[in-house]
Amino acid sequence: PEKKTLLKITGMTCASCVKRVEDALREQKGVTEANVNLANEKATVTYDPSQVSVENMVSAVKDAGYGVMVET
Ligand code: 9UX
Repeated sequence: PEKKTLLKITGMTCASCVKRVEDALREQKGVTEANVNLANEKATVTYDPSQVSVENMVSAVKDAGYGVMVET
């Protein structure tokens, strides 16, 4: 079954930043949905925990150049 996680993203200042973070998350195998809100700096991610972990997502966001904390 799929799970959802909520991440706090820091360092985004424009719509292209949002796209970069969404792309970094969506590139992860096992991520089925990723949506980033610039105003509240939250990312909601739906994923298959048998294929990808929250730690994988954190690494991907950091590699894209942004800060990230796990909220739930
Ligand atoms: Mo626009 Mo977001 O240059 O870093 S992509 S501010």
